[in-house]
Amino acid sequence: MNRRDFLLALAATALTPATGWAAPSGFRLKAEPVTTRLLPDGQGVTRMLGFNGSSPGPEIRARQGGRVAVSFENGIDGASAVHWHGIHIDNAMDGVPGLTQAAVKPGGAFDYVFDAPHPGTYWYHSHERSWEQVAKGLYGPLIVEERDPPRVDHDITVVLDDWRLTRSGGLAPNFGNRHDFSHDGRLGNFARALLSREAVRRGDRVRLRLINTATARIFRVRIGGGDGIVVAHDGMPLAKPAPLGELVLAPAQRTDVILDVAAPVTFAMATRRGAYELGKIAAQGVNPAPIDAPIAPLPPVDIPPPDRKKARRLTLAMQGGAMGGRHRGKDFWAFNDYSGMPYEPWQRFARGETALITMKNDTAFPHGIHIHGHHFHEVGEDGTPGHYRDTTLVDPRRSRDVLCVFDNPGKWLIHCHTLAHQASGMKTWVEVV
Ligand SMILES: [Cu+2]
Repeated sequence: MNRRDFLLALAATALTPATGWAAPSGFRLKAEPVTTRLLPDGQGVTRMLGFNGSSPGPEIRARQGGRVAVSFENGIDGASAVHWHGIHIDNAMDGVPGLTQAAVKPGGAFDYVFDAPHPGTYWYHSHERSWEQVAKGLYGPLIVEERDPPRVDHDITVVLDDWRLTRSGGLAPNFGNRHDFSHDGRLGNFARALLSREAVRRGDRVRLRLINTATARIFRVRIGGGDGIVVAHDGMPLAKPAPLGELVLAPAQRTDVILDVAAPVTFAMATRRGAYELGKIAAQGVNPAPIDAPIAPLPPVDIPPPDRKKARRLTLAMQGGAMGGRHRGKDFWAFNDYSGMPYEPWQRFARGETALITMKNDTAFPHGIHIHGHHFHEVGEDGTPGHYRDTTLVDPRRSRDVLCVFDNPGKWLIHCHTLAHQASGMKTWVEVV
């Protein structure tokens, strides 16, 4: 049985969430070995890493503008740290060892305290040996609730992930191999949507918060079971909600959907051999009093649009990898002919300065590029600012302009969220002073 057969063979079974969810903010978050039931009953358990006994770790919820206080404890074998992906965070709390803090040694602890200025769907994950620790399960959802949230019957988190498993359900041990690093990263052979709720009623209005926590897989997902619209990407509301078609989520990207349920809600992943069901929310019973107002966009964020005329023009060329990506860096991958973290930042910005960055993919692989501590506008073909994201997917041999207002002081990583690419060269940093 090859890898894809294995993935498809396991597709048909309906699965229950293996984890506990919904923890309050202001608590202890301990990274530790966990045992998870990813596979259907009787097909084995998976020993991996998690937080507070589960992977994904507990869902942390904060209110818009509220403070998150987490006492992190490292109960795993190696050093670790926690990054709060997408939050416009105080730099000292960004969780990047070597740049914003020292890695937390085994048995050590670190207190993360930060404000969450913008509501939306975020996540947290290890940023130390992340290609290995995130693949082993060190991540969880981070939800910042709107002051005035849209009216829905259920708010459901949908974690999309894949794992490379052995036949007995263990994590395949070949982490960090050269093939993964120089190609597509550690793609799994088993994928699922881990759902925070298993059943809803017909007639319910639900908010679905999709988070791609995979270290390598770009999920292409269709949601069935009702009429809905896309209301946010990477936590940030869309000015105009989009129709619900195929959703493409690069590693680390999020998409929020609001949907009126007419039937079981299904999450189908496109594969070369057809649709593969990642998960399903059952439809049990009927809501006697469905919300009849049309689905409304999320409240807009209070962020002024960037001025491209004042922007510093920059090019960030992605280079390397298998199949002809030549460059002068010393590892598999590079940005602008340099592999890994330069001693000096790639750029220094005065606080509030705008940059127009052409992200140019000169490789044979797609890359989802993440800028820490900020969101940026993807610039449309016509030059107008488009989606406001923290991670942008650039296809092979294509380029994308982004406009970023660097208004958050500190040292910020920029890297590919295919974490094997990050580990083998595709990263740099900027400083905002
Ligand atoms: Cu990449």
